[in-house]
Amino acid sequence: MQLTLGKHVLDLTRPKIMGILNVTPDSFSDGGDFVARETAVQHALAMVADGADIIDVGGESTRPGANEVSVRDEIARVVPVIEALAGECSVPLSVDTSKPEVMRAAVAAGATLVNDVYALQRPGAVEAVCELAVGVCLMHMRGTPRSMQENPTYDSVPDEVAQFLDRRVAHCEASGIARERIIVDPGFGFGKTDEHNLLLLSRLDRIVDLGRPVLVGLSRKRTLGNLTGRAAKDRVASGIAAAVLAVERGAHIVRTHDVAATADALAVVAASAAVLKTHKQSEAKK
Ligand code: 9MG
Repeated sequence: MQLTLGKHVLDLTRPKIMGILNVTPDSFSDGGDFVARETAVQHALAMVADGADIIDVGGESTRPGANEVSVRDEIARVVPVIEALAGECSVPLSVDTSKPEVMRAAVAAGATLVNDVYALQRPGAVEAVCELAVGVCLMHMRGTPRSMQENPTYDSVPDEVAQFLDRRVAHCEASGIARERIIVDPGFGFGKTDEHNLLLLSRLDRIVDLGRPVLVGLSRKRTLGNLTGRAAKDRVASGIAAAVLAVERGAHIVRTHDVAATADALAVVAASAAVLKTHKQSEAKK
């Protein structure tokens, strides 16, 4: 499977790593705007050196309970960083936003992928992505970041998430977004209990069966903290376990804070898959 993002064509036969670059005030603060921007750019370049295939730049937190940020502030946070990275970076840049105005500004600055946790459901979002002719990641979320963890319930989480994503892909295609540009994401932690997240991970085949590239993001999430009793910064090992399980179950892109460790883990997965393929080919010839 291939994914075209502007001038970049990603071959998804080997899983890809999306490095997370948060440019919210609490992530790269202190020292004024320029220092914060430079720190963010250097962090992104370090992630690329560590093996990131995509950098996802976000200016509004989507954590449970997070407040909304104005269009102006979000643009002021993400655009200078995307502009700087577009000049220095060899990998595709993604913008994590649900606002059409931010999508347009970020793409003008050099982004070629829109990562939307609202799956383009906000007014004008589908039209913006259609006009901009960039890639899009459609994510499932139950509720909004403010309310999503207030007792989410499902009859069958894998079925309901798969049905939602299937409907959104169909709607986007019918609105003129090329199918080849669409990625789907079950949205771990977005309106889901720990049990929902674990069941979704076990039944990732339901999402893979939609026939689009699947992106997963479990890095440092609360479910991993609940399972291990560890603080966010100490969830690298559990995040790697989740990423490896996801890739083994068919995920194509892993969104992570911990790029170097994820790249090492996925190198082992890829080597194991390559050896198995060669072995099966030679067995078939016998
Ligand atoms: C912005 N963001 C936070 N978590 C995410 C996830 O799991 N997937 C995607 N696509 N975006 C996310």
